[in-house]
Amino acid sequence: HSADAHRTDLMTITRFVLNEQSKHAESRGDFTILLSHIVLGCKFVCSAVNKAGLAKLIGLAGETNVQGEEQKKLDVLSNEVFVKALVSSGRTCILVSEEDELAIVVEPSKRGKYCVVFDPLDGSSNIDCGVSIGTIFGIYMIKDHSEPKLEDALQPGKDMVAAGYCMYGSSCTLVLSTGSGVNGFTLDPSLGEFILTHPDIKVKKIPKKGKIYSVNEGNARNWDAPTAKYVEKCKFPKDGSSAKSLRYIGSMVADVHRTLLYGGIFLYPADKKSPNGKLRVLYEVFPMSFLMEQAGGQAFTGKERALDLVPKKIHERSPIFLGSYDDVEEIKALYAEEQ
Ligand code: AHM
Ligand code: MG
Repeated sequence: HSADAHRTDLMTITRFVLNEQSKHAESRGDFTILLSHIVLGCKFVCSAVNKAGLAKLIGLAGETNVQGEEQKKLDVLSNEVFVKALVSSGRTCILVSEEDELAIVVEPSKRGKYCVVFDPLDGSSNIDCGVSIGTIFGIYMIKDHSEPKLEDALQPGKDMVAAGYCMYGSSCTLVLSTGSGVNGFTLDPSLGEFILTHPDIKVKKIPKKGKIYSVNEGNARNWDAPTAKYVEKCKFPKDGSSAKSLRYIGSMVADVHRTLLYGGIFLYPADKKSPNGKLRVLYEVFPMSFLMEQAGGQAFTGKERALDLVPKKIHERSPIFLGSYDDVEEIKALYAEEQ
C-alpha cells in the first residue's frame, strides 16, 4: 500500500467523470466527450503558456516571426483553439467567450445540447512576468438545441450543470464540479493526462473562517461603505480575533484557487469608477461561485446570492465576494445594515 513507490491505479479525469455520470445514463457519453474537448484546449494552452518565456528566442504568440509577420497573441490563439475544439465536439450549440463580442451559434450539423461560456486565458496581463493564469468555463444544458437563442446563454448561474477552471501555474491544475462536490486534477506531462490529486475539495469547515483576504486595495478610495468596513475589520478586528493576511495575485484563477484550498475571502467589489466591479458574470463570477458553493463556501454580489443573478447581457459585470462561509456571512451582514 503506502510503500508503493508507483501508483498503478490512476484516476484520470475521463475515468472520474465517466464514473460520476453513470448516475445519469442519458448524458453520460455526451458530457464526457464535451469535457475531453475542453481538456484538450487546456493542454494546448498549458503547453503554449509554458513556452511563453521563450518567445523572444523561438518566436511565439505575440512576437514577430522570421517572415516579419506578427504572430497571434496567446489569448487570441487560446480562444481559437477552444472555439474549434468545442464546435468539433459536436456537443455544443452556443458558445460565449470573453474574446468574442457576439455569442457563437454552432452550425446545425455540429449542434449538441450544451452551452459553454468561457474565458480562454484569464489574467493575461500576467503572462509576461510568468505569474499563474488560467482558463475558466461554465456549462449549461439547453432544452431545445435545434434553434439556439441568445437567452440560452443568459440563464442564472444556479442552472449550470458543471463549471471549472484550469490553472497554468507551477503545475497545471484542473478543478471541476459537475454539481456534486469539487475535485482537482493535475496534469502529468509525461502521460498527457489529468490525474485526480485533490479529491473532494472543501473550503475549511472548522473554522468556517479563513485567515486571508484578497482584494485590489488600490481601489480603496472608491469603495462603498460595506466593502470599506469589511476590509477595515480584516486589518483591525475588534472581536479579539487576529488580523487577516492579504494575498492578491491579480489573476482570478490563482486567487480563487488559493481561497478554495486555504480558505478566506476573495473580493472584487463595486467602486465609484466601476459600479458593477470588473469581473464578468457569465465566465468569471458564475463558474467560480458555483465551485465555491460546491466546496461549502458562499458567493455574494453585494445584493444577492451570486448564482441567483439573471444576466441580461453576455458580457455583463458584477461585484463579487466569495470564499469561506462565515467570511462571506460577515460581508452580507454589512450590506444588510446599509438597507
Ligand atoms: P482580464 O480578463 O483583463 O485578464 O481581467 C481579469 C482579471 C482577473 O483575473 C483578476 O481577478 C482581475 O482582473 C484583477 O483586476 P485588477 O488588476 O483591477 O485588480
Ligand atoms: Mg478575464
